[in-house]
Amino acid sequence: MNALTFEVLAKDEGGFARRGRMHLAHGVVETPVFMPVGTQATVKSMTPADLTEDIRASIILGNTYHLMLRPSADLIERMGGLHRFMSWDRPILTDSGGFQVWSLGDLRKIEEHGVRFRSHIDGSAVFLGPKESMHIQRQLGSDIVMAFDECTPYPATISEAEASMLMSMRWAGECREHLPVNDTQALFGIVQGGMYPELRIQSLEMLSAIDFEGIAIGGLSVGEPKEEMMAMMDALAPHLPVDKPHYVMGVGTPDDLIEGIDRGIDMFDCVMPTRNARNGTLFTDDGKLNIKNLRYAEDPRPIMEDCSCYTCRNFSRSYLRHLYMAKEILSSRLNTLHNLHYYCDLMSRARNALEQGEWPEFRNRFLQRYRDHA
Ligand code: PRF
Ligand code: ZN
Repeated sequence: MNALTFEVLAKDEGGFARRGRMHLAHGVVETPVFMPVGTQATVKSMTPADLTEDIRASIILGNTYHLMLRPSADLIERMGGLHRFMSWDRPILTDSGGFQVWSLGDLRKIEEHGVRFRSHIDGSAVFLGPKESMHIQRQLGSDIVMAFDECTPYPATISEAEASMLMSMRWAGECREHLPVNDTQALFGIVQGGMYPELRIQSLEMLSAIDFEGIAIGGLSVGEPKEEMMAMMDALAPHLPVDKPHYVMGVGTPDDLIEGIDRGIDMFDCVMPTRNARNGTLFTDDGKLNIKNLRYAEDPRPIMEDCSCYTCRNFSRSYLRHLYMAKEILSSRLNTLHNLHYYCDLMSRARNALEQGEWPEFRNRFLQRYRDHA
């Protein structure tokens, strides 16, 4: 058995959108899928039961960078791996650390074989490169391992973007050498190349020469205008390998997800539903709703009329506003439950539309309504 097998079950005839299924070591993932972010071995304020029973998440994301610094990959390995440590028995994807190290800004120094940086926790010196990242992700035991890359900053000149992309491609080859094809952990390569379509396509070709189980698009949603992000996905869509899953990293809003699916993307992750929930921003088909707003003070309706989440089945906007204003911890929990349910359910609705051959209608109706009110 391979660590990952991917089947396309249906596709939109006129475009790139598809409905697929991934088989991984810890279970099956129906695509398109949204992966809740569990940076520190927890999806903030959610128990695994919340995630499986109410939200119906099939795969979550973890982070090499955070876990290597605290509590350490060695400790998690001794505790039986990340699945057992956090009591999550469905698939996990771990990011490689490249993006998180990049976010440190001046605290890091890039070398040929990786990045030297100081821990944001205790200031100690750490080195992370393709070899180290593969070793750590092996210790964590994730189902999908991400290649160690550099997220090219925005903006970048074409020569800066090219040098950065070529380094990521050298690192991609090293990652595969340190994590050969096996039957428990799949490895995804990451396309870089800044906002230059020709570099993006070259990057994808270089990755195709390496045997990856899936292809990710990195370096998007880093401050560029939305049109540029869509232009990069448009440029790549016709070239993505049809027999492998496509993952766009760190994207995005509900309408970004629909636009991404339309461009052949199968997998998404983003902190937006979890982070926004904690500051009172809730997602609905009519756009974002800010629970702080005085207009909800005596509003008896749920966040979203036809949402079947625990929060919407039981609580009014009025109550949720009160919890938020009173800084009660239940506020974070109930808001996160709704937002993650909304994101995962939106993917389920997209899968249905694709199965029914109704993708263009679903997409247009969703985007129009979402943006009408946004
Ligand atoms: N690379 C990695 N992780 C990421 C990104 C990237 O470029 C992004 C960019 N949006 C989010 N997460 N390894
Ligand atoms: Zn809800």
